[in-house]
This record gives sequence, structure tokens and C-alpha cells, in this order.
Amino acid sequence: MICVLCGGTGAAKFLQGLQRIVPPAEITAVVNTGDDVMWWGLHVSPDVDSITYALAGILSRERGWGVEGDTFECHARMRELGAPAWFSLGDRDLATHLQRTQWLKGGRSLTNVTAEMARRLGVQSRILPMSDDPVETRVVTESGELSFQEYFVRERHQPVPWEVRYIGAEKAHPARGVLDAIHQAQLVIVAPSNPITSIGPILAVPGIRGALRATPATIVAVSPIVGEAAVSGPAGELMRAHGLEVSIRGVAQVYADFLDMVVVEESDRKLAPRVEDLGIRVHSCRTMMQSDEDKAELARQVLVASKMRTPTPTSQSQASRGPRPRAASPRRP
Ligand code: FO1
Repeated sequence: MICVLCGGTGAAKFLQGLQRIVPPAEITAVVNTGDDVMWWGLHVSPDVDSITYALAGILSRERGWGVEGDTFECHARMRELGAPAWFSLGDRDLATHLQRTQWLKGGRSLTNVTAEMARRLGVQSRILPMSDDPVETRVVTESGELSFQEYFVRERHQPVPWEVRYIGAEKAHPARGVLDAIHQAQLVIVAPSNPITSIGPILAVPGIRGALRATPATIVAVSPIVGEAAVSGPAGELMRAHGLEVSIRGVAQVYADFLDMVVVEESDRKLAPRVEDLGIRVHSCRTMMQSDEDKAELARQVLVASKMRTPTPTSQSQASRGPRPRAASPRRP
């Protein structure tokens, strides 16, 4: 089983590639819920929905969120009626939020709702929210404190961020199945998502970071940073706000206490020594995901790179024996 820690758009594209090269039933996605927002009285879970739609094959290619070919009739009418409209919900997407909100009000957990949504959309992979407890990512900026969506969408991540907070994280518990997925995985992949606002909230849920440090699985991250900038979105500014250099070294530092390897864009191969001196291996390949083939090839490269850590050939019998006992790693006392 492969466990993937996921945020939004980059993770969704990566999973579209991964499920082309491994059986979808072997994938467990652990997804950030720090972006969740109550909108028009509905519980919207953007990253859970992006991952679910991606694995169901209905994610909008153009937007990277919401449903392919969706219309925005309700959104237009809501704007005419004076409702806030800076966060656009498509008409088909709206059904997800209506049903999720109904199910949650009926007492179901976000884990249960997410699994039911995925099942009804024909998704065979497991999709787990990081927690059923509320964790809200908030961004402290030069113009005040904003929710993640206010920062990212309403303000188009223009205000300079000073700090990111995960409100409620210290009281949150990993959703049922998350810790087991990390411990039982042969491979854990940190998707090419924003280390601060997509992966950060997941790592802030007590117990998850400890599980990553203890698992026998190989852990590989795909860098969302190429050169000194994010492939997309505000990851660079947010890393800088947290005192991290915006580079593959900065990404490796966020995950240094549990990471074995980082997969980086070929053009960053020259920076490998600055990551290897953290005790983390580097695999370089093409990481930009324009086409479906790019997505599948990147996923393939991650699997190849992770297997590189097994010096002996991974014959079927060995593989079926489950995870290898981990070589003592200096970073995991
Ligand atoms: N991103 C935008 O830039 N503009 C939007 O109006 C917007 C609406 C939206 C609605 C549902 C949803 O699931 C995602 C949505 N996103 C929108 C993306 C959202 O901001 C995510 O948090 C990002 O994908 C980052 O994870």
C-alpha cells in the first residue's frame, strides 16, 4: 500500500498519475482539511474534493479544482442576491457541499462522509481526511489575519504573509485509519503540495509526525519548489514567512526529521549536495506535470527512486513480506 500526504492542485495531478501505474486500491490519500471553509452555510472541503474528483476522473483540468465542465448558474444568482461571491462554487460542486453538510449535520464524521462520496463516485483508493476535528489554517499578513481562502482566493495571496497558524490542531486527533496507513505503507509519498499550508496542517495533527518518524516505510517527497519559486501558488512566500529558504533544501528541511528522499526537477540536480548534507537523498527527473503522461512518468520516477533504497533486488517474495526493517537513520532517533 502506498500512502500519499496530499494538499490541493499539485497533489491531485500527482495522484492522477500514480493511479495510472499502481492499482488504485493500493493508494491511501491522507488529505489536508485546513483549507475547509463554511460557505453559504455549507461545509466546503477543497482539498478533499480536489483529490476525490481527481481520482474519480472528474476534476476540472482548467481550474485544478471543482468539477470538469461545471456551470456557475447558482453562483451568478447568489451574487445577484447580494451573497458573497469571491469564492466560486459550481452547480455540480454544490451538490457535494449540500450532501456533505446534510450528512455531517446528521452526525456522520468527515471520514465517513468522504468515504461515502468517494464510493459513490467510483473511487477505489482510500481517501482519509487528516482529522475529523476542526483545524483551520489562518494566515497572518501585513493587512491582518485571514482564513486560508480569504488569503488565497479573495486576496489572491497578494498580502505579504508573516506567519501561518493551524487553529485547533493541538486538540485534533488523526482520523481513523491515518496512523495505520502510515505504519502499514510500503511507501509514503509527500505529494508536490505547499509544505506550509497543505502538508503543514497534516503534520500539525498530534501523532502524525511521530508515525512518519517511526514507520518502516520509505518516505519520499516530491518538491513543489523548482529553483527559487513554487511551481504554482504562494508556497514560496509562505516558506519565506517561516524562515525557510525557497529551494529544494527548504522543502527538505520542513520534512527532515522523517524524510528519506526528495524528488526534484532536473534543473535542481546541482543543488543536491545541499540536501544530501541533511542526510536526505535526492532523485532528479522531470517533475513538471503538463500532460497525463508527465503525471504518470513522475509517479513512476518516484516509485523507481524509492526502490533504489533497497540494494538487494526486490523479488516478489521479498516484496510480499511487507516493509523492510528500516536501516537506522541518523534523523530518526
Ligand atoms: N480557487 C480559486 O482560486 N478561486 C475560487 O473561486 C475557488 C473556489 C473553490 C471552490 C471549491 C473548491 O473545492 C476549491 C476552490 N478553489 C478556488 C481552490 C481552493 O482555493 C483550494 O484551497 C486550492 O486548491 C488550494 O488548495
